[in-house]
Amino acid sequence: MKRFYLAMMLCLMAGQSHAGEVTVNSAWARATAPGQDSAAVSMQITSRKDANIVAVSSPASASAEIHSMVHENGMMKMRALDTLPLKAKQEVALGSDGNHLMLIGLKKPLNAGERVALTVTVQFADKHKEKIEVNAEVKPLTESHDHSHMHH
Ligand SMILES: [Cu+2]
Repeated sequence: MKRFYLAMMLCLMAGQSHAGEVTVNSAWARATAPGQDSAAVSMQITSRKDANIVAVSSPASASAEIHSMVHENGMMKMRALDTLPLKAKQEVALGSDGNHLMLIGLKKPLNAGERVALTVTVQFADKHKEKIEVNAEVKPLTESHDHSHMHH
């Protein structure tokens, strides 16, 4: 019986300490061009503990995947990753380091000024999962691809 109480307390404590382990910053996507049915989403993710992103989803698209860019025979190819590791307290910049989050099968075009809702599921070493709700800002398509001139 004692053991039962202890287990229950551990669960409660674990639940508390896991709340908000993961922070997502500056999530955004570019507005889609006509006919485009997938879109990359950029964001910065930091976990306070070692974890893995195990799933992504969005009501805006049929599916969502984490992609990594790989060079193959001089060509850039995208490969879907099942999981993406998050090292404790190390920021992972999806969208600028070759890995990105991709919405596939968009239900409608993304227009500048709108927001795209996403759910990122992260799993910690102890198998506990945390779902992070993200609202990515849709930026105009015309915004420069060139990172060398940033205005802010
Ligand atoms: Cu991709």
